[in-house]
Amino acid sequence: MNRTFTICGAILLAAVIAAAPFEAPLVARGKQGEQEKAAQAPHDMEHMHHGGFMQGGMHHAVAKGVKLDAKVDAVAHTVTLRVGPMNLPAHTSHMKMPQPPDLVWDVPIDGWLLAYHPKLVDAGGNAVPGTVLHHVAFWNENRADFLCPNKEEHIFGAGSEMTDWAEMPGYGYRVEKGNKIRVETMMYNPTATSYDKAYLEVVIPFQEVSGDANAASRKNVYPAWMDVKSCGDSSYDVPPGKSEKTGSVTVKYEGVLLGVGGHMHDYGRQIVLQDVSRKETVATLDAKSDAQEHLESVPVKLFVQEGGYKFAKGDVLRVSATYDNPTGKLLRDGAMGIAVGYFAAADDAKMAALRRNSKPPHDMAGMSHDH
Ligand SMILES: [Cu+2]
Repeated sequence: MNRTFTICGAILLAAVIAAAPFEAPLVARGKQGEQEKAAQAPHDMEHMHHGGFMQGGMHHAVAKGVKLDAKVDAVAHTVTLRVGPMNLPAHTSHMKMPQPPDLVWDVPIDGWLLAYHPKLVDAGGNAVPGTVLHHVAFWNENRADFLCPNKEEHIFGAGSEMTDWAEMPGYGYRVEKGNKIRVETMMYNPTATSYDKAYLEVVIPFQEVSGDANAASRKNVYPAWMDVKSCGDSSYDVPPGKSEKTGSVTVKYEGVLLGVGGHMHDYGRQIVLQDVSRKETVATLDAKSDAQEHLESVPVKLFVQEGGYKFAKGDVLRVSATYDNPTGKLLRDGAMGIAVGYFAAADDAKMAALRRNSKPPHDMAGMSHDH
């Protein structure tokens, strides 16, 4: 049986805020000077635009003064990443909104990232509604995606649905000290309220390899990013009325899918993930919207209880997303349809091949994508 639920990170967040934070000298840098990257001879990782999220000729003004701040709480074993401040005037589309530059978090530990708890706050710590988050995506620049090796590994994402990625006992996402996690953030504000100095906060509990002698070693999980755009960029145009888009990807490793959630934009209705080879539906995720049709949540289905949903090497996965756009207009780059889950490989050693060396700092500001 699949359990469907959304989890609130408020309790954990409250605990983190209550604990006196120990500040470690974490380095967060903007992606300046990336021009060299474009000039380099392309290899597979350079080929992808960063992230593969927002290509397709989107030209956003860059929001000034937005920084990535990282605080480690060594007692609670959490890191809190904070992106901001961002000014979000009312009634501003993602195309018109100046967008934060790509920011990079240098991972300070050898260990596992266990969960991701996102929220939006203002300078006074008051909650800002999730609806102003178009999406945020974390990419590990040091690893290739196991389903789409032309892309970097997408380790966490959230949009207006603000999915809380809960910890899965016994599992974690393995990181090495010095891994570079690129944070792409895109905001908008469809509401009638302007938000001044908003911050996106993501609390990430972690476990160090050599930290706690009592803590058992964890099994490694790999983010499974199953996109209706297959291995291409995620954004696409939504026509007026009902529409469906379908993509597919082939699993190259034997293993199990531990759970799956979804990412969609406003007017998103449903994501369906199928294993075509097995002729089975893996998960059907029905999105919830508010009275204004803005996306509120997409459920998460976990298979951990049953030991995971088994994928054989060579299985073809099909993912489809349905939208119902009531605006009467084509919404350019208005949609994404992604089933996002965690995969545990039957033979973890095979996944080592996905490692990539660090690249020098780079900037693709002159390229097609420049938020
Ligand atoms: Cu998105």
